[in-house]
Amino acid sequence: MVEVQKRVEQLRREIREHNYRYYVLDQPTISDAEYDALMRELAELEEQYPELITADSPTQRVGHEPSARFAAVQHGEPLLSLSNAFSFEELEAFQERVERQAGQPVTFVCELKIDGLSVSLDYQDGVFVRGATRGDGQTGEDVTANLRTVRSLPLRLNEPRTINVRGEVFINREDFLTFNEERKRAGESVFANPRNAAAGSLRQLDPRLTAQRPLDIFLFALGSALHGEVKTQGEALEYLRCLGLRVNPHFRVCSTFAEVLDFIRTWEQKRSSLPYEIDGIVIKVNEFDIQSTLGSTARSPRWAIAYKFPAEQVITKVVNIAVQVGRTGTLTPLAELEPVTVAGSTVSRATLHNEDIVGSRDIRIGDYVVLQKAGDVIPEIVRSLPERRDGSEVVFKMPERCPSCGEQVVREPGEAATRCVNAQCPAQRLERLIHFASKGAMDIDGLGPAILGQLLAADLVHGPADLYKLRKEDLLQLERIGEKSADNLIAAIAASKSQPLARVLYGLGIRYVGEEVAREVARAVGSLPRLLDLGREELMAIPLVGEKIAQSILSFSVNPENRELVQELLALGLAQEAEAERTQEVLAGLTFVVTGRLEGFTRSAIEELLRSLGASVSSSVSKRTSYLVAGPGGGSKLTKASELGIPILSESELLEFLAERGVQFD
Ligand code: 3BD
Repeated sequence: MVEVQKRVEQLRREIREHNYRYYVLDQPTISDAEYDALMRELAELEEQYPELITADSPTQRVGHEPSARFAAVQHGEPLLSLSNAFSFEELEAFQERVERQAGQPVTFVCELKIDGLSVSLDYQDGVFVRGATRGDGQTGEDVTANLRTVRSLPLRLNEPRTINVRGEVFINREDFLTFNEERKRAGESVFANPRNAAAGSLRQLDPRLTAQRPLDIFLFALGSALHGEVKTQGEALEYLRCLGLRVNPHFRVCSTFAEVLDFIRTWEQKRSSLPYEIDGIVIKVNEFDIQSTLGSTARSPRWAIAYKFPAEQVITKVVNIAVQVGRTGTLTPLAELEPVTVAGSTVSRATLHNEDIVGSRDIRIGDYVVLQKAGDVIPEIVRSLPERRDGSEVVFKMPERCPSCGEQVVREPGEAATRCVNAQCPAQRLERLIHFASKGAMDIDGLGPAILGQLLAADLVHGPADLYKLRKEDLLQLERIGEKSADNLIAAIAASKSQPLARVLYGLGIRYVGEEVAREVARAVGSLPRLLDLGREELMAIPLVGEKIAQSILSFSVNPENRELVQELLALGLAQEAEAERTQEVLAGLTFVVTGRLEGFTRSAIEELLRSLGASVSSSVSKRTSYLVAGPGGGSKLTKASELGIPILSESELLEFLAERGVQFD
């Protein structure tokens, strides 16, 4: 037995050593097969002698059952934010302020700012005992079980220290691409960028799933407990490395500010050669005693600043500028581009918003242009490159006639938008039908742009009411519609008749009447015909409805065609019942956001349920969100919510939450 114990301990030591060489140093000294053999031997011994298993054994990286929700963790010392600088002037102001307040010369440490998500790790007597997300800086979430699966995170330090360290969990660009490819092949949703993938992976409820994600970590801060022995940030980084923790090798201690600026310029150039994404450089005062002299504001230390790199920009060519006609007749110029990759995805189109923007940025067909992603999401053309013109470029002119119906377009003085005001315009008709059938409106399954386009072209449908008169024979005339899909479509259209008034109202596509306004209006009017009788004052008495919206509703309801449409829809049996009076307002005052895939409900069904209980439902997470309801695959909203410290409920927890408040389900 003593022999076995010795062997087990030796195996663990060897495996830890190899983990360190492989994951931290990137210099393995044995083959994968040899490593596997060591792991297997250890696992077999542990299986035979379970009393020898310890929590920090390398076999125990995935050992926990999925937790229902992450427990809240109160951070010992709050995790501060970083103030940002976007220019060298702001950096110089930072340096001057620091040196003035310190009253002595200061050295700085520059670190790459890894674009991942922050975590805090606790080691007790050298053993990894707890890991938490940053949360709101005060309270994070206990993701210990998930962090244990991160191969480059040692479960045991080289010294039996009790310390807190902080770092950034991330995914390599290449691992991210492979991982996303696999997801795509498996028919799963893909992540927009490595950061979201890392955040989603770390917040998996089942650590066995996290274990399959290529997560990695760099540590950048040592809790203040050791500041007696370690005197500077430079030493702290060295010390973290000595403990066996992974530290990004590209940091520099700078004795002059010129070196700081030089470091920034160098890495701004070299950033694309790194295997992971960085979004800037963090500059920290090196000396811990000067750090404490400078102190912190409520949010961030005065001794550190993040220099944020400008958004990644690429050059591509405008092949054409097309004009799209929207639901309300607005003409939008759309640049068709030679496809390029920028900030992690391929872009082949970018909206140019309106005529004035095309003009002021002087963007011509055939131009080379600078493209970036605004907020790293929406592709945006920043400017053209006139020096690369060869004379063949064509200046864009907004057409005088609608590209769809050929009618004269108008541009009101003082407005940026050019509009087609022909209500019969086929493009507008199509867009209106697409909107009517869409998820947030009547939610008619299977009735998308392609089929609606065919129905219009075949003269089978002109407006929303015609959808309800379609027969199976009509649908069978269309391309690629068989018996079965025809039946399904007819059934889906019929089923949509029972959608609540708010959805019908939203589906009508009245300008400025979005989902939320439609719900307020529905609640106020109670029935569709009554909407047509309301005057300006009555409309403006409805919550959320101001001058502009009231005007828009009025111009809708004075139009004879629209009045006829409303009557027709009523006759067809739509929007019959007034909204049921609210009996339960148990969620009044709370705001929910729903994300990810749910099991027992569709997302919109959950949202409707929450609203019927008096809650507001929003599509984006903000400070005002009370709860995030999250199913699997709820990437960026989960991150945002955990960053803001907003409580997160799984589907089953939501049901429990409602049950506790007396909500009954049939
Ligand atoms: C990095 C704070 C201090 C310890 C506060 C100086 C804000 C994200 O590589 N140092 C780094 C990195 C991040 C850091 C600090 N050093 N804070 C650092 C950091 N090398 N990314 N951050 N953070 C981490 C944050 N995260 C989410 C929401 C708000 N703030």
